[in-house]
This record gives sequence, structure tokens and C-alpha cells, in this order.
Amino acid sequence: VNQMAAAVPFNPTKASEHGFDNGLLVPPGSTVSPPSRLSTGSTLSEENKNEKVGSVAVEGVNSTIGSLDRVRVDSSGQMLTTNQGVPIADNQNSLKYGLRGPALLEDFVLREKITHFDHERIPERIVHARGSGAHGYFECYEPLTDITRAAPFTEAGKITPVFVRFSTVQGERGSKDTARDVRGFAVKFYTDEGNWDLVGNNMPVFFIQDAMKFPDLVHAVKPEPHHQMPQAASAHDTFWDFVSLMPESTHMLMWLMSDRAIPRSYATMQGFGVHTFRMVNEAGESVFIKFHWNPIYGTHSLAWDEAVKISGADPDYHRRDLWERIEGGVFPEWELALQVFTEEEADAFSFDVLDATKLVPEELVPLRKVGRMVLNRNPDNFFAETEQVAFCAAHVIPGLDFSNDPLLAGRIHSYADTQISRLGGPNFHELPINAPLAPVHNNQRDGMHRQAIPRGRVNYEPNSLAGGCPFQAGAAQGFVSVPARIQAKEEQGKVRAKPEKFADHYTQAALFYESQTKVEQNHIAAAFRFELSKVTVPAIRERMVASLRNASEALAAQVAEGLGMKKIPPPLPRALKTETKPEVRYSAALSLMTRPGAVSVKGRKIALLVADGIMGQTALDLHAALGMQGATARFVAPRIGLVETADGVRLDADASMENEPGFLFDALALPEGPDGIKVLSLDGHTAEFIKDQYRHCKAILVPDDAKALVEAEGVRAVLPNGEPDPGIITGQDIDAFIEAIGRHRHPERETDPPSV
Ligand code: HDD
Repeated sequence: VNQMAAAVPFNPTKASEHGFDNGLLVPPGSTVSPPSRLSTGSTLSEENKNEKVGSVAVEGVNSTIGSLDRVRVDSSGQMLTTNQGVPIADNQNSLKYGLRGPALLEDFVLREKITHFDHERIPERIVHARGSGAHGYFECYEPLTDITRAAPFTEAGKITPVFVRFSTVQGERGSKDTARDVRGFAVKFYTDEGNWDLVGNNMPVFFIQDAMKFPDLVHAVKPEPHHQMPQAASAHDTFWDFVSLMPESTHMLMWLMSDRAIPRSYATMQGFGVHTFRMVNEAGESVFIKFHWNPIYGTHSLAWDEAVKISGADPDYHRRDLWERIEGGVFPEWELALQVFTEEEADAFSFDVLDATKLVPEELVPLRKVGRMVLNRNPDNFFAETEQVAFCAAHVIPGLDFSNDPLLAGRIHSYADTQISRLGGPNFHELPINAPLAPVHNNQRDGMHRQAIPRGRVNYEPNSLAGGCPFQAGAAQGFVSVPARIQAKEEQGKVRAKPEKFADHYTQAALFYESQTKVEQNHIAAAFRFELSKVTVPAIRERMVASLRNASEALAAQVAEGLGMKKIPPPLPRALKTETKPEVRYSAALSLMTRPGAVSVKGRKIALLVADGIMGQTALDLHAALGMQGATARFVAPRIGLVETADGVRLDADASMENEPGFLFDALALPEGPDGIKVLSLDGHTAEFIKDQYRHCKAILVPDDAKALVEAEGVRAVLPNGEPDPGIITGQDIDAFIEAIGRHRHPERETDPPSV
């Protein structure tokens, strides 16, 4: 017993309480070495907080590591214990009276284990239940002190740790990643002046203008209440019933029906703060701000048919992609850009900046790049970090403030409120992932699951017994609300109503649609067709088409045709009778294809089809060339394992066509070697591989030996107009193949319905 006590001395995270606060983390006289990660100084304290915040970024290292180390548990080399730290002798058998006798109530080991298990689940988020997170940092490019005193923007090169969670909205926690849906893009900045949460989406506008409608929207889009279908899909009656009656959603519907709603990767989608926010400088002067996150790897999406297939083969597609990019060192990265404008400028816009269904075109207010965010560390534990992280639109810091957007106002209330039921009480801010790196001092006390142990007898302010501490920070250091938000032109009193410009529901929907390329417009029409064809009530389909007519007659006609409507319904009456004169009628930034974006193969997955009898060396060379560019090439064969190549080169297939179907890859390379091609042609999966890659407009490398094989599946290197297909690379031109992959997709070959 004594030996055991020496081996399990105490909880090293509570060293000081046990009188061992000597920096050794072991009791005097003990021979036990502390786990290496629990190094001294890892705990956040007021003394060392500046080491965590504002230091230079080191790849793979995050400032949040230190503070989370307080609670990280590493069980290597440790004995199994109960939650009270009592060593468990037998973890296989419950305590029974006799070998075949009844189990005993006194078995506290069993009861504790089962009881804890019974309560493992917490309620999932009412929206954005399905998500994935990562740690990283934000680095400021230049001081923004002219417009804000916010801590992350005070000096060039300043680092602020972040935790980011991406999500879908509609589906449940275990639902698929590639649903057609909005993606959440929530960033928690652990600044030295407290936590700031920028809780955005991958689309810059929203469905509704007022928080009053949020529960209706969510009820309508979620699985229908009587039979709880469909999961992770908006293609059902109640959603389209609601939005067709809410013309303010038209602009957002354009985004939702566009390819933006099926991103290729979290790393290749934009993020937006959506609302108009404020920045405030030392002098108390404020400007309006829109936040944009632009991915350095370009903004790329899936094809719908591809997304549908992926959801079957790999429901964790985006989660896996994020995880693998970070593990592989191809760190997802975004630039933060601001649109900065004054209240006076905003007053003159043809739209209202307090209306979350409107964006500020980049052509009207250009972007100012202010920093970059890099995600460089995966969480250690999904539940403790990604599930328990609690974002809150109300979490702002000195130098930032809200606008009067009525949707934002509702959010300021909703997030903290929802965490109380989701995380079980008002102390969710103490969960390690939510705890600020900045010190917390106030007189809030008690409540469920309180962790902090406030010392002393003073829990009120003002006080003299504690010397007045904690004391008010005052306007110079503390958070101060901007006194003059937008003033009403004349005193209106309390109203339940909206400003006039909110009633223009179509001008920006038209702007978005008109700014898309023909290919993208076709995708939007096809998405409306798909979604509305799942709607069983014809009147809802007709009402939606009637509404679309106000945004685009061409789109409405195309959708009506796609739905087999013989007669197009008359347009829905408009709320606003006067016509809006928009400042911008075409915005290249709104199209995935025309917005400037990086052309890169970094982080992409490429399938190199192999089989017994192929030429191994060319396959290995290609594998190496792609790896050099930061892409992940995988040898995919009829079966995993050793491939017997014609040239005797050793080659291991790490994936099979069965376990990694073609649509999971960004590009396909066929091998050289007639014998190998023959083997591949006898496996039906090969045809599916080739067809999917072609249909989804991806790059395909076709060596001469494989020409007949791909042609048999209808793949042509020449387009119907006689031009060469830029995504079909014939021969063994690796450079051309890499360039073609970098272009992401080759829609020149696309037809509706697909030719292959
Ligand atoms: Fe929300 C979660 C983004 C409107 C109420 N929202 C949530 C998340 C994101 C957004 C990214 C997931 C955060 C995470 O990963 O944990 N929400 C938005 C955006 C909106 C928006 C960009 C419009 C511009 N939301 C909105 C309104 C309300 C809410 C109008 C309520 C009045 N949102 C919530 C919530 C959630 C949430 C119920 C569910 C889980 C949570 O907060 O933590 O409070």
C-alpha cells in the first residue's frame, strides 16, 4: 500500500494546495517524475500572461497550450483510478456475492463508472450542432490604432491566440459534413483584454432581418417535427414554405443555392462577420466595420453530385480535411480584411447597413487587409475543446462595439443564454477552452460547477474591506459603449417596425445572381430545381418561383422549366414600390470563378490509380512531384497492399478503390503500363473513378496507355467546340497536370444533364 501511495502521489495540477508549490511538481522525497508536458510555468497566471499573448508565432505552437496544460491529462504510465483518485484493482468484473450470485449495491467502482457514462452526453447546439475546431493564432499586419484600440490590432506582428469552430447549421451533431448549408465560421480571440468572439458564417448575409424571426427560421429548416426528416438538408416543404413567404430571404437563398453552400474544404471558404460592427479608437471616435476572412488557398467548392456521393463515403469529409491539413503541416490560413466606412457614408448607401440581408459591395467599400489567421494545432480532445467551446456574439472587447442591427441585438442575448442549458449553468466561461487568457476578477459567485475559489470575504463593490478591489477600470482601460449609435432622424418612440430600405428584398439578390458566371448561374438554377423538386406542395414551388421573378426573370424561367411548370406564375407583389438605384450592379468578388484567388495544389488529394502490371517508377515520380507541391497523392488500387509493378519497383497501395472512391479526390492520374491498365479495366470501380472525375470536372492525367480505357467511359480530351479540354492532360506532362489541379475544376466540359 505504501508503495502505491508513493507512485500516485497527488494531483500535480494542485501542487500548491498540497504544500508542494516549489516548482518541482512532485512531493519532497518522491522519486516519481512529473509528466513532461506539465512543465513549470505552463499554467496561466497574471505574472506570465504576457508570455502567452503578444509573443512571436512559432509554427505548431500556440499560446493557449500553456493555459490548457493545467487540465490536460496524460495517462501514460499511470494506474486506473476512480474519480476520487482511488486505484482500481479490477476493471473487468462487478462486485458479486459469490461467483454466480447477485451484484452488490456497495460496488461504488461500478456505480461511479456507469453513472458517469449515463451522463456523458450534453445537449447539442440548437443550430450549428455539427462542427470541427482547431487552435491557431491571429497576427496583425499593422497597427490599426487610427480606428481601434482593440488589443489584437495595436502593433504590427502582434500575435493573439485563437480557437476556431466551423460548422453546418441544420444537421445534428452526427450528420454529414457536405450538406447544402451555410457554414459557421466562429473565431474566439483570446486577447490580452479579454475574449472576443467573431461568430460569423461563410456567407456575408443572412435569411432574416430581425431576431424575432430566428426561431421560426430554425424550426422551418430543421427536420420536420412530426417525422424528424430530412436530416442535414433544406430540401423540404417547411423550409421552402417559410422562405417563400419571407421575401427578405431571397438574397441569402441565392448564396445558399450557389456552390458556396457546398465548400470543398473549411480551408477554402471565406468567412464573414455578417453584421455591421463598430471599431472605436482611443479618442472614442468610431467607424463602421464589416469583417471578411479570405482563405489563402482560394475559395473553392464541391459539385453537387460530388457532395451527395461524398456524404455517403465519408460523412466526416470536412472534419478529416481540416485535421489532415493541420497534421500534415499545410496549415489553413486566412487574411482578415475590413471594410471601413463612416456613419455618414452608410446613410448615403442605397441599402441599410443595419439590415443583415444586405452586403456592402467590395467595389463600393474596398477591403483593407489587416492581418492573417493560421490554424496550426488540432485539439487534444473533441469534447473538451470543440464541443464545449461556447461562442457568444456579445463577447467584444474595448475598441469594438455593435451596430443597431436588430438581428445582432437578438444574438447578443441568445448565445450566453443557450450555453446555460447546453453547458449546464452560468459558469461555462470557466471551462478551460472558454476561459480567457486575460485575468478575470469580479464579484460574481457560485452557481453550478463553479471552479474558481475566490478568496476573502468581500464579494461586493464598493467595498473598503478589500481596499476597493477589484476596482472599476475606468473609461481609459475599460469597455465603453459608443454613446451615439445611429440616431433616428426624428424621435419615433417605441415601434415594432422596420426602416424603409429594409423593404427592398431583391436588388442585392439580383446583384449576386448577375455577378456569377454562366456556369455558376446554372448551378444556382439546378440547386433551386433540386430543392424545390423535393417540395411536395405545388403552391409552395409556385410561390418561390413567383418570388424569384423579382430578382431575375431568367433564373425564375429556368427554375420553372426545371420543375416542369407549364405556366410561370405572376411575380410576387413587392413590398417596396419604388425602385432602388444600386451603386454596384456587378461585383466580381461575389463569384467563385472571377474573384481573385490563389491557384495552388497545397492540401489537395490526388488519386494515382495503380494495379499489378503498371510502370512503378512513373507513378513514384508523380507521387514525389505532387508531394513537393504540398499535395497529398495516394496510390489507389483494387486492393490495398503491395503492387507488383512491371518494372519491379516497390510500390504499396495505401487505399483501395472500394474504401476511397474517386469523388473523394481532387484529381486522378492513370498509370502507364498496358498490363496494369488491363487489370484496372476488369474492375468496375475503375469506370466509376473515371466517370466521377470527369463529371465533376476535375483534372485527369491520361498517359497514352490509358487513352482507350478513359475513352470507353466517354471521356474526351477535346470539347464539343473543338477546343482541347484544359483538364485532360494527355501523355505524362506532370507540370501541366499540377497546373490543371491548381485551377480546381474545369467546367468547360460540364453539361446538364451530364454527358458521362
Ligand atoms: Fe447563431 C450558434 C452564426 C444568427 C442564435 N451561430 C451559431 C454558430 C455560428 C452562428 C457560427 C456556432 C458557433 C459554434 O461553433 O459554437 N448566427 C450566426 C450568424 C448569424 C446568426 C452569422 C447571423 C448573422 N444566431 C443568429 C440569431 C440567433 C442565433 C439571430 C438568435 C437570436 N446561434 C444562436 C444560438 C447558437 C448559435 C442558439 C446555437 C449554439 C450556440 O449558439 O452556441 O445561440
